[in-house]
Amino acid sequence: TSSKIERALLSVSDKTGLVEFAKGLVAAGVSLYSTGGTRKALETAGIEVQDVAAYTGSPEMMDGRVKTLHPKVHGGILCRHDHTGDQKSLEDHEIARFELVVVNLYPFSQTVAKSETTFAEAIEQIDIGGPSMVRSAAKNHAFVTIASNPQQYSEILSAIQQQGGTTPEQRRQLAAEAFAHTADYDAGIAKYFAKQTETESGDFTSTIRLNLSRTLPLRYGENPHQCAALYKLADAGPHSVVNAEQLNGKELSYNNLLDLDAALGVARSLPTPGVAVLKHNNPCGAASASTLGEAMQKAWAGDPISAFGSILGFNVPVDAAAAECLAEPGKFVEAIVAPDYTPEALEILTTKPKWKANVRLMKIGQLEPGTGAIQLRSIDGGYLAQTADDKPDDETEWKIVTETTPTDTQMADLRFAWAVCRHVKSNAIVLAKDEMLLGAGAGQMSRVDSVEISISKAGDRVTGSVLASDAFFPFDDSIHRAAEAGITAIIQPGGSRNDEQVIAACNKHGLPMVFTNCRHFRH
Ligand code: 93A
Repeated sequence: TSSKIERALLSVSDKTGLVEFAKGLVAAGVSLYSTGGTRKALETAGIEVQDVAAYTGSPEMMDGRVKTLHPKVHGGILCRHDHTGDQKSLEDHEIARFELVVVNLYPFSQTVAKSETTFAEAIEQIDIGGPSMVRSAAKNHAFVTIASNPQQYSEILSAIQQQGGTTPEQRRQLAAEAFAHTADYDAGIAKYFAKQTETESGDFTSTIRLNLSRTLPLRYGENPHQCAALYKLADAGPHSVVNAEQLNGKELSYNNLLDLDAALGVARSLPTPGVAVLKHNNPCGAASASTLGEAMQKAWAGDPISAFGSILGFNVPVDAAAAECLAEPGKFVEAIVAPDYTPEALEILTTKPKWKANVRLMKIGQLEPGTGAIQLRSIDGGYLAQTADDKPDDETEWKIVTETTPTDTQMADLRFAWAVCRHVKSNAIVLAKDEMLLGAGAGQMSRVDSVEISISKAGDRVTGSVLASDAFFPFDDSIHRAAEAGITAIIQPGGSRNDEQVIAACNKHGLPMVFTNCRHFRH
């Protein structure tokens, strides 16, 4: 059906290109109908146009809240041109048929983006009549052309000039764009309302709308028999792993992406210059130092066996010294994420080591705080959602709870251990000294087992180290074990029923202990 366009309904907030389009329509013999503001704009430009209110016999009312919500408008848009009953209804009710609808909506999102906009003002910016016309026209795209964006005007006008109307394919495409537009519009309103009523879990009281842009198919999931893909948020920041530039290496795998993101998370928490060495999503090494080369040496030395095949995160550009360290024989790196690479570092990493062709080098441009994106995890039949645990710790909440106070050196080590600990799977225990991770106990079912593992990982180096725990100690057994091993200070959230007993154990061994009042479970 090639619908000849004889009558158009125009009602637009964004008047870009309106006059030119309308002039073209008039020249092509199309009669125009418009609402108040649009009509004024057209008449000022000397274009003949009929008033919708005069046509419906119903004036604009309630400050414009009701302008086009009328059967003579919607009947004229929704009628099926090949339907006898619909055509009879047009005659019976003196309804004019609109073959073209030109509508764009009140600028809701632009208005609420301004900080001075009040809630009442925002409410008035919710367009009701506009989306109704857009949707009516898009629904009836078999016959009706819908222009919901000034960028579509020229294409529509040339179709009218050349063949009197648009093609069915064009109308269907325009309808798709129209529905996408009204969907975005309502999503903007829903987001604004969710923000207004934000309580602790306010973001989650209604449907979560994720604007996922493109899908990157991955070769496989965690294992070769699992299918996988990366779904990227349309508004993901440029300095994130999903938007990183790959400078070298094989294509990224599902596990690479998980590990790179985790590595970047640890790197963000470390003092600069610093580097984190990850395996299976847990840091096995992490260090900061006065030079990046030294930090790299220390981070690798944290657990050289585990570091084989690791994923690295840097919080400053990789330099030649760090690259040289990694290129040493016997070391093997799977992937690196960093703000950037110096030309020398890039040269070293892509020419020296055996694995030079494979190592994935990801550049994120610059280090930025986490985006606070909602985290999703799946359970059978559903998804769990939470905000990311990426807010920096508030040290004003920290409290020394023991008779002895940490020395400045111990305090610096405690701060470092605590920064790393939040990135380790629970139950998490981290031992550190001189801004270096010495041993981590990760993902154990009992906290005391994690303590045991961290001590064995630290080996001879345990003496004089400090200990961080991601959650409180339910019993004092871990404290006795730590003291026995030669650990000199402890940091943990506190909050157990047994805190008194745990504090008493520290006092007995002369260990200073800090409560952070903030738990960092990572399940
Ligand atoms: O307040 S509304 O939701 N009620 C309506 O009946 C209505 N009809 C069209 N807003 C309505 N519109 C919107 O007015 C259109 O979507 C367009 O954005 C705007 C154009 O108004 P004017 O032609 O008066 O500038």
